[in-house]
Amino acid sequence: MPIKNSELILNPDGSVYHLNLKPEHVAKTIVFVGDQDRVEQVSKHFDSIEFKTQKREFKTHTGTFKGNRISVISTGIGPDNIDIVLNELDALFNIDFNTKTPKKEFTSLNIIRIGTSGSLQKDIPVDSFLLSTHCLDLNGMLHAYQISSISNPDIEDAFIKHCNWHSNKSRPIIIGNCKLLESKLESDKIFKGLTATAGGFYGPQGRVLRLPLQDANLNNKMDSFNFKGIRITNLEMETSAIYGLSKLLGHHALSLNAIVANRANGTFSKNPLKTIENLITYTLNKIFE
Ligand code: R1P
Ligand code: URA
Repeated sequence: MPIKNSELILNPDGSVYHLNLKPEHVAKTIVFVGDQDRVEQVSKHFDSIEFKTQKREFKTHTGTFKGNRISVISTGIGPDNIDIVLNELDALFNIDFNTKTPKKEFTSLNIIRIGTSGSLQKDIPVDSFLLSTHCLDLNGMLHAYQISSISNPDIEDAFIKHCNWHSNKSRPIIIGNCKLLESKLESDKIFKGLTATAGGFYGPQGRVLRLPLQDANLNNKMDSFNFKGIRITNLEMETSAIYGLSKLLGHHALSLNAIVANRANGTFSKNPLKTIENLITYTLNKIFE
């Protein structure tokens, strides 16, 4: 049965609805950045750029880096955007747009996020890099899917107990990364840890401007959580959606973050652009080493 036009929506030129891309426009190795202005910061390192497009916050450049085809796509902010980006990217490779049926041959993508994040630990300072060995989903978007194959109830239950997690909030999900990409992109220059993904920047990450929080102690409880040596290192807004949907769809994903804020000591990077630039050059060189 073909997928209905209301479910897989194509633009009049045959490109996919939000990303504005056709299958030939995207490489199998894709860098995700949150900020659309970070797309140029990545693609300026390419040997050449063969394709550019943008719709809303989703900007794509495709080209080559050291002779290898690569795309960079901005996802905007938050897990809801990742739901759009990953489903549409997967459709570009794994659904035949003419018949609107799954292709017989499956294509697996390599997805690497180059993001920014706030550290929860005093010993992970601003301007350092962090590789997410696992992620902790705090926002709930993934509960729309069948997640039993990717969740880890032992550590999730320990986290729920440790934090006295409120039953009105969605159940946290803990998901592992792609070990193959971790071994390619790790080095002694980079911290590792469990990245918590929140559905917002302020209250959901424990920031108080004028509104009181449901649990004012949550960040403290998170930074003291330790499960067999695994600790929660940082907070951002996309990694769990990327890890969860990539695993469910059969793609490889890894999240790297430039630490721009340290929530434990209240500091913010004096030059976040430079730190991100350093993480971009580190990542591009490591991907194709
Ligand atoms: C919030 O300022 C944004 O910054 C982080 C968060 O995950 C969120 O998207 O990542 P990016 O810099 O990649 O957007
Ligand atoms: N991005 C986030 O989501 N949180 C931070 O603290 C810093 C960057």
